[in-house]
Amino acid sequence: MKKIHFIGAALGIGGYHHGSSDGPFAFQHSTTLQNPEYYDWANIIDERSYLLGRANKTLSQTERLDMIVNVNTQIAACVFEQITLKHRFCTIGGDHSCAIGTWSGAASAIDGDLGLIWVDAHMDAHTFDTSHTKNIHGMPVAALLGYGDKKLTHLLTEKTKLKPENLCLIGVRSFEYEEAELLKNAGVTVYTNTDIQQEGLEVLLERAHKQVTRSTSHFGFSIDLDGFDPEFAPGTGTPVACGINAPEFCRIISRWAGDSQLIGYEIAEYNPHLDKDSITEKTMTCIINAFQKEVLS
Ligand SMILES: [Mn+2]
Repeated sequence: MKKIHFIGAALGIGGYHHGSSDGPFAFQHSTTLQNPEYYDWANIIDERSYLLGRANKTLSQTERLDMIVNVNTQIAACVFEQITLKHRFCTIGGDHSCAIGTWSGAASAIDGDLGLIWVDAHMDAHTFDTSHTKNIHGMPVAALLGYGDKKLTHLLTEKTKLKPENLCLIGVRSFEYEEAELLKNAGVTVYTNTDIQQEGLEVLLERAHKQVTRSTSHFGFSIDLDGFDPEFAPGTGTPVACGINAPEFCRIISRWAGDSQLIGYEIAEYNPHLDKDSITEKTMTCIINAFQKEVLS
């Protein structure tokens, strides 16, 4: 079992609370992560190096988009490099627009198709045409499926990064009609919190895993912290009640720790300014330890 290589995605301008750009820096200094010999920080890519001293609120929609594309191109290149080195990566965000970089990099680095389990309270399946807020952290699922602005869908390569049958969303409980329509028409599997209550988290995660590994060469997890109940992850910009139980989630995912098809994962929307008693930090560490189970046991 290998070390985990962190990639920091210091992004906030894709979301509402810009404080999430401090997420990777705060987590880098977290005292919850033990056994430092099993962790390494490949890089932290910071949106502030593209702001050129300008305040977030003075940016136009086009400038904001261009900055997010620039940061995500760096994230994608970093993920690509880690995969080439045969390292397992973990992107730490930052607002969830970082997923466009993470999974564009991963999809471009592998020979076969990519599978993805997307843990989130939201669908993240807007485009500029449907989004009310125009916030890009609500668009990564659409972009990876090939919908929306070409600057987002064509990151690194023009090829579509993810086939709808290789994607499964879980924990969804807050969304808009247009997003649900896009995912339904594309044929993406979505498990809501009601599905979890009825069938159980373990059954659905097993089913999701089966689906995303059926015809793919590799798979990963994109974990938005708001997928969890706010009890386990208060430090996030858009919390929604009735979410996933984090300790149960960690217990289940640890079974894939040694799976060579698991190429990497991502934990997004960590906003240290909103955390309470390091609860969110501890949940992040719980996820990382679950995927490092064989190293730590
Ligand atoms: Mn999200």
